[in-house]
Amino acid sequence: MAAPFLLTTELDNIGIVTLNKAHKRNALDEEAIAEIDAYFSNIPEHIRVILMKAEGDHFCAGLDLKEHHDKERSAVDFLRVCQSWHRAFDKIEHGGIPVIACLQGAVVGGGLELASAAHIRVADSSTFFALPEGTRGIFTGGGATVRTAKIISPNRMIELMLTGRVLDAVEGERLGLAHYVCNNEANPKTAYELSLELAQRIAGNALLSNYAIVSSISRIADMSATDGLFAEGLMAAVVQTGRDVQERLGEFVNKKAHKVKPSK
Ligand code: 1HE
Repeated sequence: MAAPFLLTTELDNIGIVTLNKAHKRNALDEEAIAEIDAYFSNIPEHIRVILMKAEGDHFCAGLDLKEHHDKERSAVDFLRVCQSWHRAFDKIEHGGIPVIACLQGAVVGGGLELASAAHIRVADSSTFFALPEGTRGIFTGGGATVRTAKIISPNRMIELMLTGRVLDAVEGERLGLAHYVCNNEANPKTAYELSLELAQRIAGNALLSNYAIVSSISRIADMSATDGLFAEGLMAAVVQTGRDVQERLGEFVNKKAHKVKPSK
C-alpha cells in the first residue's frame, strides 16, 4: 500500500498535519485531496488549532501534473476534480477551527490554493509563490480565483498568471500571501517554531471567538453591507454572551488581564 499523503499527529490541543510526499514535492493527486478532505471533515473535538506543514524543501508543487497528463481526463472528469478540491479546501477555510500553514520552498499553483485556504501563513525565507498555470496552458481549479484573488486582488492575480512571475517570501508577505517571514535577521525563529507559538496562543482564545473569526469574516466580505452588519450583529450577540466571557472580562475588570501593548 502507498504511504499516506497526510501524516497527522497532535500536540496537546493542536492538530499537526504534514504533507508527506516530498519526493513529488507534495504535488496533489486525487488521493491527496481525498485525505485532506477526510481529515478536515473529522477534526477531533479537542483540537483547537491546526498547523499544516510539509516534509522536504517545498510546501506544495500544486496539481499532480503527471497524474493529470497520464489520466487524459475529459472536461467532466476535471470538473469533478475541481469540485473535490473545492470541497476539501472549503472544509479547511470554513471548518470553524483556525488553520496555520507553515510554508517553505515552492507554494505554487494548487499549493498556493491550499495555502490560501489557511487562515494564517507563516513563511520560511526560502518560500516562493507563483501561479504557473498560465504558462503551462492550464487554469487554476482549486479556489484561487476566489481565495487568492481576495488576498492579493484579482488584478494582481491576473498579472501573476499571465507572466508566471515568481514572488519571493518578502514580496509574498507584502501582498498578504504570507503574514510572517522567518529565518531572517528580523525574525530568526524557524517557520515551524513561530507557527507553533501562534498555534499555542490561538488555542488559548475562546472556542466561539475563534469560530466567529474564521467562519464569519470571509463570508461577511461576500455579503452586501446591510447583510454583513446584520450577520455581524448576530455573530457578536452569540459570542459576547458565551459561557467563558464573564470570566475573561472579569479578569480585565479586576486588572488581572494582559494589556494591549506593542511588543518590543
Ligand atoms: C511533480 C510536480 C507536480 C514536482 N506534479 N510531479 N505546478 C507546477 O507547475 C510546479 C511544477 N514543479 C516544479 O516546478 C518543481 O518541481 C519545483 C520548483 C516545485 C521543485 O523543483 P525541484 O528541482 O526541487 O524538484 P524536481 O526535480 O523538479 O521534482 C522532483 C520530482 O517531483 C520529479 O519527479 P521524478 O519522478 O523525476 O523524481 C518531478 O516530476 C515531481 N514533481 N512537481 C507532478 N506538480 C486544481 S488546478 C491546479 C493547477 C496547478 O496546480 S498548476 C501548477 C503545477
